[in-house]
Amino acid sequence: MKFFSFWRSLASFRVRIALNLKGLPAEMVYVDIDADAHRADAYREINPQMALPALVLDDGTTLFQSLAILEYLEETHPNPPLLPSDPRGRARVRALALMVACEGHPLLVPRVRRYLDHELNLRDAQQAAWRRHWTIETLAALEAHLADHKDTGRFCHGDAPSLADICMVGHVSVAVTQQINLSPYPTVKRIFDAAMTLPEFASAHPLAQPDTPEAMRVRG
Ligand SMILES: N[C@@H](CCC(=O)N[C@@H](CS)C(=O)NCC(=O)O)C(=O)O
Repeated sequence: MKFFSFWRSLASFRVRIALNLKGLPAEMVYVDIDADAHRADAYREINPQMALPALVLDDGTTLFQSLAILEYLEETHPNPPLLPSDPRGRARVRALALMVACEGHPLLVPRVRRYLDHELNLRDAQQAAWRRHWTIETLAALEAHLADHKDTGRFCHGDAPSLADICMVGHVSVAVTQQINLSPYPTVKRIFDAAMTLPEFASAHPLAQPDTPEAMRVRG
């Protein structure tokens, strides 16, 4: 398998975690979004949407959209499971994952930021306020769903990591980058801290990648 990744990409972060948890090796291909490499022909042929990540299987099939890739990995490599065994549990985990992947994250991606900057001419402070607003909105919604819920355990659903944790850690890492105070979201913070003690999560972190700029790289 070939995995097309970018260090800072939260959607890539999700798939890196799942590959680690399931022990699946992939040849990494780094696509530099900051250099617009995702819009160049070479990557556009892989994913015409020009978004990271993409996973190219050994038979040449290209998978795109991180949640679709995660579900594919779950179906083809069920252990360890990243979804609960019961339908209600699966619905809850998927819903928590979608709160990040389909609601919070899309408002923060480079093409949206570029539009705010180039087309709407928003100043840096306004763009930062946009990012902060939507990051906090998602944090608050996650906390409201997780705190005091009977199914919340060491992780978002029970005591083993699931797709919900995989999506949530990326959102929290963005909040950390924005220096957002996490104390109003104690359950989210506790679960983030628990997840990041796992090597499968820590080694997938944006700041721990081979393509992370040297000045920002954290080594485990
Ligand atoms: N919903 C997509 C998001 C894909 C996406 O927007 N990826 C970002 C990086 S996290 C990207 O490649 N952005 C390029 C751009 O916005 O121009 C997924 O989960 O895979």
